[in-house]
Amino acid sequence: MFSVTQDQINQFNEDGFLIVDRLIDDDTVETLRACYERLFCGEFETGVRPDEVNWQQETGDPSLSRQICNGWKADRDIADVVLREDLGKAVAELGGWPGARIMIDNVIWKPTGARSLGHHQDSAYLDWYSPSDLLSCWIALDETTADGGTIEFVRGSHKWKHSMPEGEFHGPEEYRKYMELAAEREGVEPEIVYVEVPKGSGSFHHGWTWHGSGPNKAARPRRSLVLHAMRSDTEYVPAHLSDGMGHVYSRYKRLADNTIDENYFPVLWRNDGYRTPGIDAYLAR
Ligand SMILES: O=C(O)CCC(=O)C(=O)O
Repeated sequence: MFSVTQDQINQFNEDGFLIVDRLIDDDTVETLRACYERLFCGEFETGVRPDEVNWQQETGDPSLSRQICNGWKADRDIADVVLREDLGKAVAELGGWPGARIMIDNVIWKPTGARSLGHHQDSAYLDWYSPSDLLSCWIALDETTADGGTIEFVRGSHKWKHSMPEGEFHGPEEYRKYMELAAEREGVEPEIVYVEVPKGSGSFHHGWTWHGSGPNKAARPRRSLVLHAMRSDTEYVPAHLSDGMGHVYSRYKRLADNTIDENYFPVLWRNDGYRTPGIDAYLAR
């Protein structure tokens, strides 16, 4: 069971991120690595295709990071981790939220030699729901280093003015460009913090924290699993259903109202003890 302390919550509020130990054990790391092999070869255990499949073995550009979004719907080895109640509780406590749902997961595999992932603020893509808060838990499946292209955060940047979504996510030449422009507008020198951790450890970050990652110049791959969570009381915003990532995730909107369907965005933890009941049945093999 993972949990956060009040000191960690204070640190998170100050920095916009928090680096933590032992989110998953070594056996789970091995299970996930095997699952990544399957997913990027197009083997989907449940028969459900993930919402975004941005790389496959047959067709993928070897210079790019492999990425799949919502692997939890396709493979329950991913779901076992990203639907964890203790992670939902940690996210909600860090955000000061009444509860947390999964918004999406990210299955990321950056092989040796692969290019960067552009700096961005996650919440800039989320007008389609309100409150459009996001808080993420990033889990390393390999030991990570700065030269291996680990995720990097800009300390305190969640307090900067909100920027519009700009630039490429996959493989941009100048991967820090839009963050640096935002820092200039803010009149500050950005302080980059690399998440250099052993496998199984990782970090949490605020939806407005600038982050990205450089090319992988190390000899080992850099794999990570990310849980992106939203508040349990979030609703769809009809006027912005096609904005940002809304063009993908508005397909799950109930036609008669703006509530968010728990079948697609389950509640992981809520402060009144509620958790989407279907999760346990789904995880049972
Ligand atoms: O793993 C990375 O390098 C970037 C991941 C990311 O953008 C995120 O977790 O929001």
